[in-house]
Amino acid sequence: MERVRSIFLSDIHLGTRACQADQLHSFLKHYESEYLFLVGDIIDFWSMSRGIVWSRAQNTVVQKILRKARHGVKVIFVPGNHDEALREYVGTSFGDIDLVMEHVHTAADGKRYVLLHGDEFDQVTRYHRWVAVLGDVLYNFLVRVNVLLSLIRRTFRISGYWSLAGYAKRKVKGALEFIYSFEESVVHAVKERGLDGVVCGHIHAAALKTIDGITYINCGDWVDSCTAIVEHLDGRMELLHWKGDPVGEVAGGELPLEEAA
Ligand SMILES: [Mn+2]
Repeated sequence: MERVRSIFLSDIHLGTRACQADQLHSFLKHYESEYLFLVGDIIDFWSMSRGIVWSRAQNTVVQKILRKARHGVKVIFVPGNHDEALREYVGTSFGDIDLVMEHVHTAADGKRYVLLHGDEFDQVTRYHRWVAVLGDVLYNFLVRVNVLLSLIRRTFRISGYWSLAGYAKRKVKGALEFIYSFEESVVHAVKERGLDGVVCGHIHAAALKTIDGITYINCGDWVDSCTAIVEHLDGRMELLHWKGDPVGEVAGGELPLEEAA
């Protein structure tokens, strides 16, 4: 168990085959915090409208979060576009979890970060919803192909976890340009508001860097990369690539193949 001040998570995509709930559960067991920020796309209602994949591990993750909230961890949930249905309930709270459209967090070192999901800075989801939905379907297809590929790789003992969806996204030039323009427009908006930084999600590209004097932080996702941001007790932010608890359960990048109804 490691103590940090805050944990920031986004793009968990509960309700989908791709969600790495086992990994997230071991992460949540490892870190104890005063704050837990859920920065959108926690539950994937888009994907669930086409079919729900809800594993036991996903239930455990939800229970773990609710238990943390009950036991005094301040849990704040900023809905994303995949869980935009929850945006109707912004301003209310359920099970000790506050739902807000965005939140300003003051770190232990006094720096002020705005927490937002980020889809409003994505020109695709903003103006061409059908492209986003189509992209979503394609992405889910890639994830399925990836399950098959990793099975083959395991069978033939090709070492290292390799993700097709992650690879495709990293390699495609257009995707990189998309990421840069997203980061730039987020930073521009934050700068105008006179804040020190931003913690967002949405594009599944974890980052912690300074752009134009603003600390740009992206939580990444729990679909491909299993990344999270933590704020240490002194306010220092850190980007973590979770590879499983070394003393806990078996580490590895396996996708949950087991499905519950
Ligand atoms: Mn999103």
